Amino acid sequence: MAADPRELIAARIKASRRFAVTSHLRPDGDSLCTALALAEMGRLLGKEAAIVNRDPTPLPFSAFPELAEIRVGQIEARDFDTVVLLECADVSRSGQEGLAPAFKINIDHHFSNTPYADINWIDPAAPAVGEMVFDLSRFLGVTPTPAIAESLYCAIFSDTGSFHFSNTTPRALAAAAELARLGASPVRVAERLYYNNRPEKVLLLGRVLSSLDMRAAGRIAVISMLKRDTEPLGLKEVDTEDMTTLARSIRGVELVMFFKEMGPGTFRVSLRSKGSANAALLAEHFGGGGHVHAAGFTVHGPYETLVREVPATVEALLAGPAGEPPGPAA
Ligand SMILES: [Mn+2]
Repeated sequence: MAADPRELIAARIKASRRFAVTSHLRPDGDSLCTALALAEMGRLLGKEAAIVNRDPTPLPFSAFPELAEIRVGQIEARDFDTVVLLECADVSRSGQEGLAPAFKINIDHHFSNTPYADINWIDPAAPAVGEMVFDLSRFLGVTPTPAIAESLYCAIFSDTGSFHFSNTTPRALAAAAELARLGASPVRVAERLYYNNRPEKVLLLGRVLSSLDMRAAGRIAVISMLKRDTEPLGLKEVDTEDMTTLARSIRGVELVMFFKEMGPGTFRVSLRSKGSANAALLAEHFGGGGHVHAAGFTVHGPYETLVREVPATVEALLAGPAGEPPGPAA
């Protein structure tokens, strides 16, 4: 019988002196808060631990003082005896370029085609990587402090869409309950994530929602955020998850297409689907990628043309294979 990867990971971390934790490009709440929790657990064990991501921490997490320790850049492999990659299907997802000589640990709750690391722990049934690292704490012999428990709770809470998404399993809820018992405050986490907006952000929300265009007999909701919406409000970086959530809340909507103007004639299109619409297949058609229910791609051209033609193409694709039920990966 193969060794339990959790035992292998715990043994490696206990034997290490300095380890680094990294996660994927455009890191999310799950990967960020889990990285912090894992680094803190390592410090409780007397290890030096650093968190290094290629991409900066986005809002609302960039406002969390405890996440300010995260370094943005490249990992110097010779500085660490172990590198932990969270939620990276392959090394390139981390944006880290010098990891070839490093001893790598791969922890992921998505299906991964390439068990690329020296130790691989892939559990697609896990609701979040935060839940996996909470599980790992038992193998490390570490009882999470209230701060660590709160980070892990925040990871699970954000990855389940505050317990709305399909990964809100008994396992997710059991871990959340246990973390609350260990000192995580669900109220404080919800306040930080959802009740922390600037007034300009709420004004922007109004503008973006006013752009709503229903297509494909109500199956597709298209919204847009243009520079002319954000610039007068002085907003450079915006968390748009709530805008997507509101568009997705419309009865009958299977796909949200969110056009974001990145520069002159350049638009990032985020796709969020529910039900059978396969966002990843749709994004691949336009040279992008992602997951079954969350994906994206970039298009170039005049906004008025793109916002008409790209949804029309998507509507046609939805009538084909991209409209078929997704596989088991999520
Ligand atoms: Mn996750």
